[in-house]
Amino acid sequence: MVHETTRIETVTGDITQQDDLDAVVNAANAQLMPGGGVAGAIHRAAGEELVAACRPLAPISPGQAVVTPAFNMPNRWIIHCLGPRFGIDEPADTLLADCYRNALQLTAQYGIQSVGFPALSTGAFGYPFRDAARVAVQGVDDALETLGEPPRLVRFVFFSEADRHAFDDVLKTG
Ligand code: AR6
Repeated sequence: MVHETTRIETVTGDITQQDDLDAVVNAANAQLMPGGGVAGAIHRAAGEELVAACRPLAPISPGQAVVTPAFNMPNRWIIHCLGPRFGIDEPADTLLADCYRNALQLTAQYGIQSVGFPALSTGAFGYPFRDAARVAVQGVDDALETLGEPPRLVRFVFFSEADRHAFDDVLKTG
């Protein structure tokens, strides 16, 4: 999918190993602390300094996004998003779209040209994958429309080939 000025791509891989991106997005918890899944992997890769940088920014609420340096990770910035817990934080679709919109808003603010997203809320937070994919695609699309200086590249990073295929399908057919 190609936006007017932004390339949107999908890859299978690990969000902590996207060396060519200015920023990656963390599927954070409200306290911005290490956890399982993406948050655990990002904290392990970034190192102890990330905990210290996160502490004064927490807690965040569902839909919110905040930025820290990426420390030992290969990127410059980490954008931490708190996705909705499916069936608990409502309205889930609006809150999930807010994550993508607020994250992209921060890319414009920080001059971030390339950013990688994991599939927010689709792991521990239980959001059905296809529904989350539809919200992600629409949320990114809407946000890019409104940004004065959108990033050059938005990459969706999936752990499994199956997730990537499902997402590609949504990108094509909506
Ligand atoms: N790279 C790319 N994708 C990954 C990786 C990785 N290294 N690890 C997992 N995924 P999750 P959430 C996929 O649970 O649902 C944490 O414990 C995974 O397959 O990381 O937003 C936090 O502390 C899934 O599709 O995020 C929070 O409490 C997607 O990334 C809570 O989980 C998101 O899975 C956040 O839950």
